[in-house]
Amino acid sequence: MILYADPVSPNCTKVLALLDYLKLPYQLHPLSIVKRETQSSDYLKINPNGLVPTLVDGEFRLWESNAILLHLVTKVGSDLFPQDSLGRADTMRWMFWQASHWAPALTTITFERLAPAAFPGYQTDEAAVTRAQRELSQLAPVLDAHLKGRDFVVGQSLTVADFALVASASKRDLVGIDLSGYANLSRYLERIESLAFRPQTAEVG
Ligand SMILES: N[C@@H](CCC(=O)N[C@@H](CS)C(=O)NCC(=O)O)C(=O)O
Repeated sequence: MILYADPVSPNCTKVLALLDYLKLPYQLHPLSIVKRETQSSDYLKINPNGLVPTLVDGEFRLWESNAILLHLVTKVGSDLFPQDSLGRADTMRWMFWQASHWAPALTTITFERLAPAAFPGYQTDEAAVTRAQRELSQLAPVLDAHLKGRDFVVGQSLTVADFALVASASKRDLVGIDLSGYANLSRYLERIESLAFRPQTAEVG
């Protein structure tokens, strides 16, 4: 398998973390978002969205990070995707919530805070940051309340939903997103990071 990814991107981080956790062999094809390598004509033939990550598994090209996570766990029969239908529905519920709500809010703040340093002349869209912060202030309590008394978002053990949710918040310290007021959520992020993610670097490239 080949993974096209920029390792600093949260959507790539979740796939890299899962590949490592499952000890699956793969070749990393690094692409720099900052250098606009995701927009090259060669890469657009692989992923017409010009976004990372993309997994190439034999002849099959798969984009959308959560689809990649689900493909990997089902391909190898990992217990990171529950066997029972309710466990699967619950896992997918949190992965859709992550992709539809949680990631957009966190990604907007992360991108708007990091872009001026990465793209000379870029001016932060403060209105977008304010909207995303308002969304985050509605989303974080939902996840925080759900995590009360729980170590994992679904059931009693690690699932792919944890990889998806935690990766989105991986740059929180770097960009000044303060989630410390959400005690269950903060503990959860740290626990899952130490279980399943490599230590983060401050590198942005
Ligand atoms: N929904 C997609 C989002 C992918 C995405 O937005 N990737 C960003 C990095 S986190 C990207 O490739 N940006 C490149 C660009 O905007 O040129 C997924 O989950 O894979």
